[in-house]
Amino acid sequence: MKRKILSVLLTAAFVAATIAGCGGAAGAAADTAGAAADTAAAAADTAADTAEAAADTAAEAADTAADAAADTAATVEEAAEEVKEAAGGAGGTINVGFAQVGHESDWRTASTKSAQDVFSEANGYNLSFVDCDNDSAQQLEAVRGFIEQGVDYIIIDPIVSTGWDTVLAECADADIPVIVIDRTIDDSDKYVSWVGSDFLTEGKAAGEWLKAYAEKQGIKEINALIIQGTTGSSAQIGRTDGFSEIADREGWTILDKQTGDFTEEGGQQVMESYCKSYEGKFNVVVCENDNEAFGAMTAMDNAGVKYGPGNDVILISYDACTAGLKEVQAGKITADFECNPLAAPTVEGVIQTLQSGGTPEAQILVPDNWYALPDQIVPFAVDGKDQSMVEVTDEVIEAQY
Ligand code: GYE
Repeated sequence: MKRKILSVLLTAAFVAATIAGCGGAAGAAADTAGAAADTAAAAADTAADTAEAAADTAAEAADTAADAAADTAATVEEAAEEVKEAAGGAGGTINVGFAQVGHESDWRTASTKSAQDVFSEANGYNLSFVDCDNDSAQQLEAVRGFIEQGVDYIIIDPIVSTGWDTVLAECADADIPVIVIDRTIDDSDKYVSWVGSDFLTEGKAAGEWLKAYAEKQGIKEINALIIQGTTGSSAQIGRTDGFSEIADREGWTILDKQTGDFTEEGGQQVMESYCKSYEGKFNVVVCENDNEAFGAMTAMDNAGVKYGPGNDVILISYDACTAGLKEVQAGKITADFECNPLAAPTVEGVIQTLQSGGTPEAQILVPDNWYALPDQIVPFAVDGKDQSMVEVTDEVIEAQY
């Protein structure tokens, strides 16, 4: 810019001098014009310098302003992120506390793995996981620990269905939404949603299937032994009540019911004592989960009791985990009534609904299937609804948890 002004002025001075030089007596005038041109060029130079300096200053000022604006924007963004994180908002890490029942069964292992997979760091979660070792006091303590930690959500798989109202009120006071998974809470409604299976229907399904199967086999009398799950857990209550309802209706005899605490060891112990007390008197054993059934099988093997399709004793189980279905395939468990442990993805859906300000459903049922080998698949209905059974094959076992 400065160079252009200068060259225009020099050209003007040269033209003026040339014109002046044309008249013989006008040399002085030409000199004067040249000097004027020089002065004008110098002035232009100074003006151009000043303009350049001003431009530089303006550019610097603009830079500074832009930097400041960018800094402010970054700070605003960071602050927004912090607010979101504090609120467990979208984009931030969501802190979840999960008070899990324990590690008593294959079912539980699958449930824990599913929750850890879903509530992973990669998925934007920070999971505080507590294995409560089947101890209700420990479970209440775990929930209170989550409140102290200030997690965004608390997931509870309640070991037993009662004794919850006080601690759930504490969660509500701390403004922490609670989601109940698997087993139910029956003495408080201070939670957002429950996601799990219908244990009463599972129990009824086992009963209705037994009725249909016994008819097909020409079995006239049912003398059943029940190995129950953890006393006071909704899974135990639902399965016992559902099966007992059909037993009462059909006039079957339930010889005994004792808890095996949902463990293989517990199932074996109870069955050992049943084998002694009820030797030769029972033709049905109902185990309220697969692990108890594995224990009961050991006890019956040791006592020389033959069970499974085609044998004296019908063995019914719940859960239908991979190891359980293998025992169906091996002709040991006569029928297995599923309880799906993969509820965590649905619980995540509930949390995402809450995150976006929505209202999740209060109850979300995880669907279950009933499994047997072809000869044990018989038509039956639960509460008037026709049920279908799934044939256990290698592929079915492969796809199971
Ligand atoms: O059947 C059993 C367990 O709560 C439904 O708990 C669950 C039960 C499941 O450990 O295996």
